[in-house]
Amino acid sequence: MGLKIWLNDKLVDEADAKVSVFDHGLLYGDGVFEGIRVYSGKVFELKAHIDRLYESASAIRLKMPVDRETMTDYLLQTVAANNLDDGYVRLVVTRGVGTLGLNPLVCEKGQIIIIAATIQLYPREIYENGLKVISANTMRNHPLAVSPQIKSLNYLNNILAKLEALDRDMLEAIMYNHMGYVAEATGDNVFVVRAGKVYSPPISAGSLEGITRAVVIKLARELGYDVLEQNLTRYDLYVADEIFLTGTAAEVIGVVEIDGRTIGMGKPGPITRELLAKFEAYVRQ
Ligand code: PXG
Repeated sequence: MGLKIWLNDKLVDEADAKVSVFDHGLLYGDGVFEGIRVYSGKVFELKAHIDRLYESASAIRLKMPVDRETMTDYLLQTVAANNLDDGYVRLVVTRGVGTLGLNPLVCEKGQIIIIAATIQLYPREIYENGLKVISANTMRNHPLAVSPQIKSLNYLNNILAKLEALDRDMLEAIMYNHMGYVAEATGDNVFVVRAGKVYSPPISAGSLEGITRAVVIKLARELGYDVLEQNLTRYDLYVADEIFLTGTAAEVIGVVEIDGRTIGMGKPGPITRELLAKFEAYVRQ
């Protein structure tokens, strides 16, 4: 059976969920999106995702076709229509239909697309054995270019880094910024554990302000860990006791190798596993 897709102002059958080839989301990657989890029928951190969507839109001067309350209502209707208990929602707002040519001002109305489905980023055994990653040569977007804080439909910067990883039979790459500091992974935020303390690059290093990251920082502090947001170098990754990534799709996943160097004991470390367990319990509570 096909999905029910939210398109602009109503639910339509998957087969009828079609958009114009003149949509600037398609022509120029001009738009914003969110990826959101549903756990036990409840949308996880819904307000934070809606707020980030509207902030991304504001940063690219995309006028949202509806207000936050209405958008929230559309999303909940889509989740309900697809009987989603555990799943993944992709909420997309494009610049809308325009003419050929960059000018976004000719696009009359932003287009809303909401897909409620499922996602599996990494197989279960990677959570047990850990992820192997590389340092990408592709630098994270400069903050004066497309700000890494905007969750835009233009993911080429991250896709190029992801390809570097895939070329080496790995699933993730760490991206560095123009100063040489760790920014983030291609679709996840980065954490390092060293001597019992937990570190993550500040958002200003060129990362998306991850919603999972914020939850994990909160949970780590509740568990009594010092969490420090400070710039990290490749050296800090190489000598880390533990590295883990956080994201909507990945949740909390340990990294056990980077650039051919083994991290810690070559298995997801104790603090990574503790935080994953705490996170799993938190999303179900
Ligand atoms: N950095 C980037 C560049 C991301 O795209 C994160 C960090 C983690 O943020 P959250 O708020 O999710 O903790 C993301 C999120 C996908 C997919 O389909 C990607 C993300 C989320 C969900 C699905 O690849 N990226």
